Amino acid sequence: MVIGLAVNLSISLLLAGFLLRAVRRYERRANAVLESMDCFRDAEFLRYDSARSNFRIAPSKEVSIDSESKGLRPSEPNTNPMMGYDMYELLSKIQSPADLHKLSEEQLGRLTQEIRDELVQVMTARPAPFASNLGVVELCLALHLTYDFSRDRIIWDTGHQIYPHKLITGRFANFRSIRTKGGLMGFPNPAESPYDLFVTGHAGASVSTISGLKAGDDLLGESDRHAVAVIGDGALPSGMVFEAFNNISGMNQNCLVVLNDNKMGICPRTGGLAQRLDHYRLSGIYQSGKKTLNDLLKSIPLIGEPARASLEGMRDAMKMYFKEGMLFEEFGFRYFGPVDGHDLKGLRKILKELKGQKGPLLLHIFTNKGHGVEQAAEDPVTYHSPGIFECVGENNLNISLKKGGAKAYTDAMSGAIYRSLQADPKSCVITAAMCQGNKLEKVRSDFPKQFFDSGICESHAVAFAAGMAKAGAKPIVDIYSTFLQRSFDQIFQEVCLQNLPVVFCVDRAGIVGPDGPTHHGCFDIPYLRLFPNMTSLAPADEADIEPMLQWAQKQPGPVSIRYPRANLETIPRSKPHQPIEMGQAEVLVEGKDGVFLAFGTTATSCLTAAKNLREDGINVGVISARFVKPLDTKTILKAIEHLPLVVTVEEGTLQGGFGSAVLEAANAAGLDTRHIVRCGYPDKFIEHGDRNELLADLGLDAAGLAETVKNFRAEPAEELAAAGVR
Ligand SMILES: Cc1ncc(C[n+]2csc(CCOP(=O)(O)OP(=O)(O)O)c2C)c(N)n1
Repeated sequence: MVIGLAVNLSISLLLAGFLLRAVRRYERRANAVLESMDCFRDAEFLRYDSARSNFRIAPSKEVSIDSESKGLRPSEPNTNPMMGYDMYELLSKIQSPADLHKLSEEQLGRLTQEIRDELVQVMTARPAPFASNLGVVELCLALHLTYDFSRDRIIWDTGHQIYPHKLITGRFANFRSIRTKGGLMGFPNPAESPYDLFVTGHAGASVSTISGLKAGDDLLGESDRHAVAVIGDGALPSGMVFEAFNNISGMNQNCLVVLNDNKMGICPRTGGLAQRLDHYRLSGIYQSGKKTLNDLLKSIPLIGEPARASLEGMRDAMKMYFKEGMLFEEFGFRYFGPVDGHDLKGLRKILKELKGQKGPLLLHIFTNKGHGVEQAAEDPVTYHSPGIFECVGENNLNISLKKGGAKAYTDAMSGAIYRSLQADPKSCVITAAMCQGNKLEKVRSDFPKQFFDSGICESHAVAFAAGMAKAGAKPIVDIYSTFLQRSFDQIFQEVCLQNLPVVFCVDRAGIVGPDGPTHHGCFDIPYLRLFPNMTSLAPADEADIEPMLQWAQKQPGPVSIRYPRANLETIPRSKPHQPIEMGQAEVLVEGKDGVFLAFGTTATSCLTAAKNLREDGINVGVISARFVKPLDTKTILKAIEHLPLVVTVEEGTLQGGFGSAVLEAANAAGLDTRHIVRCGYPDKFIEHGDRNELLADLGLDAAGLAETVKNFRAEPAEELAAAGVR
């Protein structure tokens, strides 16, 4: 037996030598094979440039950088910051994707430039996702030229890169209204166009919904409809994507997933999958060559079963090295690529070929986030969704990113987190791909061991935090209110059910503004106060932020702190700032005609409203509730019992929110509740627009709150008397 094994081992070693030589030959030939493949013939392949450790495509020449001002410059010198629509000879004529077919290749090339010019023009006027849109222009045209999405199905994952698609699907003339109230939405919106199938904004759902669309079409006898999802490498690691991959391959569905790989989420992508994708960039062996490798391996003679087994093992190991897309192929997808996502002609060829293929397909393309605008390509993090530009240079010809601006609640919280990590090595912070949005870049660079970026995987981030807390660390989960919804079950099971000391910093709680309904943080008050063991707070102003975080980290169970996307304010207190104590509100101003019970930073609008009402002789107090769970029932019930009017004010849905908690408490204490008026968000989705404008529409600005008090007092006296109020 020993002799047998030795013989097999020698045979294996001999074969290994033979194989390695063959593989080297194969590697040398792989690129030649590539060029000879029909669908790749004209495609410009991206090569890994080891000197730069990166790939780059030359930025387009028409949009250039001014070396003096480092500002963007549109292709034509232009003194008007909003270039006229008539500048767009081609884009202005595209009423629908069908018009694209009328253009020559040269014209299509010019169209990509016109689209980028328009993106630059719009971005100079208002902050919006920028670099991602610049990166998908060619892909968007290639897809629309290959498929007919008036019938076929397309989902752009997340939807922040939808601008080129909007521009060629009948929305060019209205494009400059984007992200303003009443204007186009910054995300897909079926109410605007039949080419948008879902309102989206949260990452990672595209593969599931496209699979569902395909299944629905098949069920309804419309199997000829093609289904395409476009997903970025940042969204790819979301768990849901892999759940969908698994399901699609189980059903052997005819679906195409285009993986738009630009090496970036908002921040550079993190995690093992990212390393895998980087590896694909390195090896430079493509789909065409796989068959050759397999044929080569198959043709090697096998001697005896043990030798065959060793060879199979080696073959798998080599496949792992050479076979791009192994990961996806294991999921039952046929993998194609990687190909240059800026080569329109090459993209069209491969898409045409894939359109005729059956089963689950994955096309891996490399794009350059910010392509065509040098600054954006150089710094895609800043230019993912840059702030406002200003005109600079001689005659204001150039445009440069405006620096500075007021500090926001996010800044105050990230500063508090920084000091927490500095003071206590057990303290740590977890973000879900929002290091930049959460303003945690300095934390990441100064405390790399205490900083964790889960990627766009909010459910995992929360369960991970639970694990860390169980191990004795002091995790802070820093996630936007709307994205934290993804972790509802982990908050329930992994955190609250175990009563673990995880602190949730719920950023962007409330109306966020131009991002609209997918991004407004409307629901966290109810969904967090639901669970036993959770304590939920909100700061009234900047002075509350750090004391609340410090207090939260000392608690034995979970605590959440919500704060809005708003500039910092500090309340001028007549008394010293009251320390944070479990379930205790802070009385800011006393009043005999009523009281505003404010949860969170709405306290500042309440104070202004109270001040204005006093000028009209109405004396209304303001209490900062601080806690929605547990409520300061002593202070709140006393106000309900003794004052003629109690107005609860919150930046969140009224369904199950702070006002509901107050009503529940009053009801439990057997108090009359007819003089309690609740102000918050109604039971409907709130559109996009300027944050202050939307708050005013909802009656949540100072003027609206004062109005609420006056309206209540104007109600017929007998009705109020019957209610025991006056
Ligand atoms: C569930 C969820 N979490 C976080 C975000 C915030 N977000 C918007 S775009 C983005 C990065 C997406 O990266 P990728 O998919 O690679 O697209 P790219 O912008 O690079 O084209 C993130 C994290 C989101 N939209 N949804």
